[in-house]
Amino acid sequence: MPHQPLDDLFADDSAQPTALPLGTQAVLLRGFALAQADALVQGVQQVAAQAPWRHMLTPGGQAMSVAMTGCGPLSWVSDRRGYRYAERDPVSGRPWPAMPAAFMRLAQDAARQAGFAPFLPDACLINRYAPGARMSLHQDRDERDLAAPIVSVSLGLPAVFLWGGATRSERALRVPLRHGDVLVWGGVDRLRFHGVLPVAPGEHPATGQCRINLTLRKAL
Ligand code: MD3
Ligand code: FE
Repeated sequence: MPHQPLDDLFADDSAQPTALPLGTQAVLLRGFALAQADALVQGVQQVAAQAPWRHMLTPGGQAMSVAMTGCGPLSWVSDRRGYRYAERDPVSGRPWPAMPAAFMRLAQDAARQAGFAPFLPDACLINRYAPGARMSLHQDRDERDLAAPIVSVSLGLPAVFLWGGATRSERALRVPLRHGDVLVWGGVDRLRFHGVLPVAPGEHPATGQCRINLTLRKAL
């Protein structure tokens, strides 16, 4: 497989679904969620009506710039006690909202496309980026089952995704993510460092003035 120059990642403006390998077991499925995007945004609004957006605190006590909610049997929480998956929303004390069927279907279709079937996620984290919000380089390692992949769906405003290596110091590739793009990664790429640069101001017909990201995971 020839190396894909970074310029090509930015230049490819086609709305046609395309699979771009980012690693041995990581693939960007361009436009994979486009046909379901409106249903996914609706699902996000239904979830947020039951489990409101909140800015979680890092263990250091700083509020994250990204607003979060979640759905499914488990979702991720962060506070001064640390990071963990929990069965209840600490804001309401109630279980997290059920995972909309459209989320599960999309996650399973994408995982199959990427060679990770079967995939039965039990958690969906939902991130909302207002202009200026970002996510610094980190690893996702709070899931018990690191053999399962993660599927992420980008909706609304575009963003630049940082695709790093196995160590924080490794130089990260910058990958533009647009409305309807889906990333799937697992296996040897599961613990890569990754992040999101500050989102630029703008307006998107599907989401308004924000970017929304779903990550479907198997936490237990
Ligand atoms: C590659 N979210 O919620 S999703 C997160 O766009 C998170 O909101 C980002 O990182 C966002 O934890 C990026 C794409 C992603 C997520 C996790 C990965 C790619 C990844 C873990 C390993 C390698
Ligand atoms: Fe992450």
